[in-house]
Amino acid sequence: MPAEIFAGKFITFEGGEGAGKSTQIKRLASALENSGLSVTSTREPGGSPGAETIRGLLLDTAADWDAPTEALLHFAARADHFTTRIAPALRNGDWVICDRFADSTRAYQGYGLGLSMEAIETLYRVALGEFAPDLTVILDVPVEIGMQRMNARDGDPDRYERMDIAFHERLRQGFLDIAGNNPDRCEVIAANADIEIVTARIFDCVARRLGVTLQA
Ligand code: T5A
Repeated sequence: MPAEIFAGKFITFEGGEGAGKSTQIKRLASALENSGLSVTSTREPGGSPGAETIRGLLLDTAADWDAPTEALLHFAARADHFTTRIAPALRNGDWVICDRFADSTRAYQGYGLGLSMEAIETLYRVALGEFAPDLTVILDVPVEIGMQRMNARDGDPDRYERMDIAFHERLRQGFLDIAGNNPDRCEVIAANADIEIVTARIFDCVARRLGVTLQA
């Protein structure tokens, strides 16, 4: 079945740990609202009541899921999030900004944990059919910089933040490969710079790719 054409736009932010996604999503959401657009900001795993329940299972440091189980849980959460929150907002004409989406499953469960892309793409089609983001912004930082940013924050690390450096290097390469394979959808932004500089790069990307005038 062909993908539904929505009135709104769907922008996803991706990257490894400490890339600065949450920081930059707040700034982009505010600029889009200042330009007169209706914005929904959301995140994965989570974003809807059912998906937030599954998030608790996924990030629990006591859990020891294998890669297929993790991918199934991420796509179960994503299917609920898409049906109950993302699609209704897009039908309403909102610009929906999502902190992580399916590229995180490709990077973390695929490149990171070794699940095949064939398995991941099968789950994608079951959960989302032909739906895809209008734009994916991939924030790229060296692994050690991302880890330093995470370590400087309060709170205990979750399951993924506890993985070793080699895992995080595979993620970084995974996101770069995904961008290289999907140039029409993805743009890599160098995010190892002052917050203001990264914001300017993202605003330029969104304006150029989606034809919107942004007011900071
Ligand atoms: N996951 C998720 C999967 O394995 N598969 C999947 O399919 C999906 C969807 C989610 C975890 O789940 C995994 C990936 C994740 O490990 P989460 O708690 O939602 O975990 O965390 P993350 O998505 O990783 O997001 P974080 O909030 O941890 O990091 P952000 O949003 O990238 O970074 P942010 O903005 O919070 O910034 C981190 C720190 O750096 C500072 C900020 O002030 C903050 O202190 N900072 C900067 N410092 C210097 N210069 C800059 N330019 C900075 N930008 C931000």
